Amino acid sequence: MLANELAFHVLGDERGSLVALEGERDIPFEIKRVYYIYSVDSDKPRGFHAHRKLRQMAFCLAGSCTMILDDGFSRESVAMSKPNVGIPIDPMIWHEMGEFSSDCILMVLADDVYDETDYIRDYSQFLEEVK
Ligand code: T46
Repeated sequence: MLANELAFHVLGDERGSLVALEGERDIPFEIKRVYYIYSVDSDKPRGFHAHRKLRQMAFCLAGSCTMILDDGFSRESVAMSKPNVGIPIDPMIWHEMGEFSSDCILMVLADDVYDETDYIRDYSQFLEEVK
């Protein structure tokens, strides 16, 4: 099972919903970076890389999209549309995101700052390093 979805408690009342995420508590790492992707075309998939060391957790805060996770041996596609559900993207997991709805907002929490040398952007290279 590659897509280990984590559902977080929703604090809701008559005013609406609230989800609180604490690093090293709800999220199993210290959160050093947050980024989000929005205004994306459904026919422009993204990702197509793995990280050597970076740990991440992705949340679809609005709309919907799909995330493909691939460990070099098997591949799973997970539908994302629930703002309180996180999908861990562990190191050495090739991932591809697509089928974005026009209102999709994909937020990602990461345990380190941006470092292009941590990316493997070539699938053959990924398979070589993972096996
Ligand atoms: C990932 C998936 C889920 C930065 O300068 N700083 C950053 O923190 C990030 C995330 C990106 N960038 C630059 C690098 C590129 O020039 O923004 C540009 C777009 O990044 P990229 O093509 O890597 O975007 P995605 O959507 O393919 O991948 C992103 C993250 O980069 C990646 O770490 O795991 O989302």
